Amino acid sequence: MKRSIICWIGLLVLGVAFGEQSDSNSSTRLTDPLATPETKALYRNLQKLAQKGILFGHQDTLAYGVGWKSDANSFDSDVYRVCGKFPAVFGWDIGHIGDDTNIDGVPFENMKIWIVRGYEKGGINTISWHSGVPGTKQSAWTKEKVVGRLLPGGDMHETYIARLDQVAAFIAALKGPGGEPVPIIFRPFHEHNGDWFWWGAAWCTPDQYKQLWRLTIDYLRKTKGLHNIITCYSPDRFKSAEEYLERYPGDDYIDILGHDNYGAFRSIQTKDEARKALQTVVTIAEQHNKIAALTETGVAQNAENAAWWTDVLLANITSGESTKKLAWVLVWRNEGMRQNYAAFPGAPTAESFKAFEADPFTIFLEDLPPMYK
Ligand code: BMA
Repeated sequence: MKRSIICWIGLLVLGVAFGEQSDSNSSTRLTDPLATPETKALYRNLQKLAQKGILFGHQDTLAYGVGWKSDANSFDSDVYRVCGKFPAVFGWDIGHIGDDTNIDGVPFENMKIWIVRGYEKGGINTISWHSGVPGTKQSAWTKEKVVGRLLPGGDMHETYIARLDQVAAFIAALKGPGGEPVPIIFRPFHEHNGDWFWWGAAWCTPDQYKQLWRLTIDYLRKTKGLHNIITCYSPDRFKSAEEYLERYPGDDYIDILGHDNYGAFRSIQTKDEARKALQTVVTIAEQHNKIAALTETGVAQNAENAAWWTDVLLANITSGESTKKLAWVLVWRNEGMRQNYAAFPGAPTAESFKAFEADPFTIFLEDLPPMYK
């Protein structure tokens, strides 16, 4: 009896020691210590995969494409129509949260269904937020000093909190088949070093911007009890690491260091800028024990860009040991003939896109290992 008790205690001690050891071995930790098991697993697996290849992502891919629109029951994508595989990363946007449809006409109820289905199929969901000015009809592109007014003590603070309640309700509704919260990579207040959004550098101080982030994440996690959120920071084109980090909310708030860059990826002419930007983001991410990603890019799918997928995008991403460590690249939406960033059937870029998919370095939905275990 005694012996077996000693044995059990021994096993327990070993188990704790081993558990702690394996935990401290994982260099990258989520900023949310209460993150759900699936959220933790996703982060760990993203980190692992980042060493091996690049995940491909597309905004609104399941909702519509060039010349078609989905309903809640369909699972379709221009990416699938061209290459027979789905993106590994599904991008969504909750601009106009509180309305029936988002900023681009996607019904929020359908978006919920597609997010859960994407998760069930083993994919990854990332949510950006082209938020209008809270409590007004003014768009994300409002050039006014709003951020200071949303912070505690500001005249729009309560309005902002009410908006966050809507965001929280949306995220809380995302449940997997076992009732578990679906992990989300949340990427609000993006491209903030530009001046085109109200949260941009011209319209708030670095400190106000950081406070906005912290308020938002604390509210969702601590007040609303959401623990399925991985956070992603994503400046636009930048000139230096200092500029990239100027408004960084801090290692305890950000899990993924992203970067939005259309300009330097337009052609191979600007490869030096593109590669340096990617290198810088990966280097900073490594210094901070975080994951790096190219969170938005893309070109029009026209004849001028026919070989873009392999000769520009993949060439830049695989140009060096550090650029290869990006976790994913996401291209923006296929709104129609006016705006299209992923190949679609008949597009002049289709062959190049197929070659991009066939490259062993790229990872699509069907290539993913289990991400939530
Ligand atoms: C922009 C454009 C807009 C769209 C917005 C939010 O880049 O695609 O048409 O409304 O993103 O998705």
